Amino acid sequence: MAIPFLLIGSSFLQLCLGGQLYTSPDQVTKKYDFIVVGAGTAGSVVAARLSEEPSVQVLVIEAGVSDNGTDSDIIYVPLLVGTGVGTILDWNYTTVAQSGLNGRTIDFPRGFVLGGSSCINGMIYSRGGSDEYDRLATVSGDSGWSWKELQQWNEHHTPPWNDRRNIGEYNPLVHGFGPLATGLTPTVFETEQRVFQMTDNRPELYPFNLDPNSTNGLGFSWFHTTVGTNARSTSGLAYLHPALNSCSNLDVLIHTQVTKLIEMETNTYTGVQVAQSATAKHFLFTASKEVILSAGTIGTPQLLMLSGIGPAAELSKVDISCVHDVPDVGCNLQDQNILAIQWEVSSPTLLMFLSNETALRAALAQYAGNKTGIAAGNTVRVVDHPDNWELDVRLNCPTVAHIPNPFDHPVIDPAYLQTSFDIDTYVAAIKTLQTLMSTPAWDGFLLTPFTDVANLATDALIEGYVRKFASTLKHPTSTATISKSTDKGGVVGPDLLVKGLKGLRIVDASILPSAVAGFPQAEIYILAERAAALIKSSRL
Ligand SMILES: Cc1cc2nc3c(=O)[nH]c(=O)nc-3n(C[C@H](O)[C@H](O)[C@H](O)COP(=O)(O)OP(=O)(O)OC[C@H]3O[C@@H](n4cnc5c(N)ncnc54)[C@H](O)[C@@H]3O)c2cc1C
Ligand SMILES: *[C@@H]1O[C@H](CO)[C@@H](O)[C@H](O)[C@H]1NC(C)=O
Ligand SMILES: *[C@@H]1O[C@H](CO)[C@@H](O)[C@H](O)[C@H]1NC(C)=O
Ligand SMILES: *[C@@H]1O[C@H](CO)[C@@H](O)[C@H](O)[C@H]1NC(C)=O
Ligand SMILES: *[C@@H]1O[C@H](CO)[C@@H](O)[C@H](O)[C@H]1NC(C)=O
Ligand SMILES: CC(=O)N[C@H]1CO[C@H](CO)[C@@H](O)[C@@H]1O
Repeated sequence: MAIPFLLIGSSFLQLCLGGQLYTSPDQVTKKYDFIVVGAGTAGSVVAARLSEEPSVQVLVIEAGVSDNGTDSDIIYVPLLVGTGVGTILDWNYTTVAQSGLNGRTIDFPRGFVLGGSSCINGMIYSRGGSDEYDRLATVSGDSGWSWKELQQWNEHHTPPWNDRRNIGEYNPLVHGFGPLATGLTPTVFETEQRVFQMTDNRPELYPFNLDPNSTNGLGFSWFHTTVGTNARSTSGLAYLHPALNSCSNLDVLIHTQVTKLIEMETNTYTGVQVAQSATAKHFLFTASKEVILSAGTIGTPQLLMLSGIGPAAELSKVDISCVHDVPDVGCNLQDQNILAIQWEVSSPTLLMFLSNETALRAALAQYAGNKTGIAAGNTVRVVDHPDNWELDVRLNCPTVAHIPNPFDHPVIDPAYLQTSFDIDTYVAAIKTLQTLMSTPAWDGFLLTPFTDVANLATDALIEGYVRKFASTLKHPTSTATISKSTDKGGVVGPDLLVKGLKGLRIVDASILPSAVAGFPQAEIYILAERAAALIKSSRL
């Protein structure tokens, strides 16, 4: 999609072409300085920021589909949040049978689209506490990853479609001017009123947190979501498209998977092999400066392993000759586990609306007409109290192993709920929830617990219930972790370059040292912003 236009400067007239959106590798003829693998959440940020430097040429290669096709409503209409899972926008991964979950396999969605998982995620935007980032600084030995240095990268707060001001529901001072749009809800339901009544009644137990921001992520807050005035904001919409549409040295190739990283000189991985299917022609593209791997927590270790960079023992099992023995590649997968507990309630909730076909259809028709109404705003409703409601599951050494054919799905084993810590945490959380829901704020509202909560009277009953119903919150991280330059373990150093290699950097959720204490996307946007700044200062 070439969009020629004229840029009129103060004293010159320059003919400019927008960047190209290629759909097949045979269309690519230019030479590039940087190749970004994956136009996902992080990759789109890095590519857009690098292309701000007019002297460099950037190519982004994305396995998935366009974010502007016939199904793009699923991405942009806020009410349709959640419906992208299991569609053409999803890689459709599944875990291996989980012994901690009574042998169940768990669907493991990941975005297969320009914008990556930011197009199909739950839209919740929570930066987490400052200690989250300071931990990154400690683990990597680089104070540049501390909250103090990172807080300069931010999103911008937008009012919802009905211009509800959200006064007293957030702190304007901790939002900024970054490209990504976030906002609060246009419509308040009784459930929210009751939650905040609870924080009013017992602030010492249930503290209200004005904004789950830098200093303190705990308490009850209004959820920020990546919804702008009337549409989801994705990394494509916020970063990649504006860069592509401007006078740009940035090209994007979609429908094309990187199948292998190529060693161009000893230890220098500045080449990528790509193909559109297992049987299609393979192409080689090279970068004069760097390849940036942003294929995500699953794609990144898979591609490293397919290229012979990974744990020698694991690679030999699948007949890949190990070129660089990096034991931590694909290891240390972490995730957050989730379990929903529902009650029947006495007055209308969002769910009643969502299960009413007529009302839903009318809302979508109104949105199609003028982008207003309930479909235009965030309807995500979860109480943000990471202490009790949402659990970090720390795991031993679960793996993302892989199969030689790059087009096959990798073997994903998060090893959920295998430690007594995981179960103890769940037991504590459910007990807290039982106490919390029996406070006066809920009197006359809660009817029968949907999920038999009343019967969860002993730890053993709770454990049985958890193993039967727990699932993933879909926040996997840590399959190519960051560590100090002097550490033997880990995959990348503080500069995100793969240790021991040249020209290969990793920028995505896989480098995080552990599951985040909030929700990951905010941290990933921030991480990618700093990574781009690092690359600019060291390579340009
Ligand atoms: C259903 C769902 C709900 C979620 N809800 C939330 C939420 O509410 N809040 C929150 O903060 N987080 C949420 N998350 C998590 C969050 O979206 C992810 O952690 C984050 O988007 C990951 O960013 P990333 O850049 O690491 O990877 P991604 O955004 O997944 O990007 C990776 C990109 O690389 C591409 N790719 C992979 N392999 C290759 C290859 N070999 N060649 C070319 N391209 C390749 C992929 O197609 C993809 O576009 C959710 C995730 C999902 C899936
Ligand atoms: C999607 O395509 C339409 C029509 O070609 C165009 O007007 C719109 O700007 C595109 N949106 C994005 C995000 O590229
Ligand atoms: C995921 O599954 C859906 C539904 O079967 C399918 O349409 C889609 O093509 C699949 N995604 C990929 C990347 O194959
Ligand atoms: C469904 O919504 C329509 C339109 O808003 C309304 O007229 C109808 O009463 C609703 N049905 C139920 C069962 O609530
Ligand atoms: C949008 O359309 C609806 C009808 O579908 C109408 O009630 C509403 O007033 C319109 N809003 C604006 C701002 O035009
Ligand atoms: C509730 C909360 O944590 N608010 C904090 C948000 O961030 C600002 C600036 O760091 C603090 O002053 C607030 O206390």
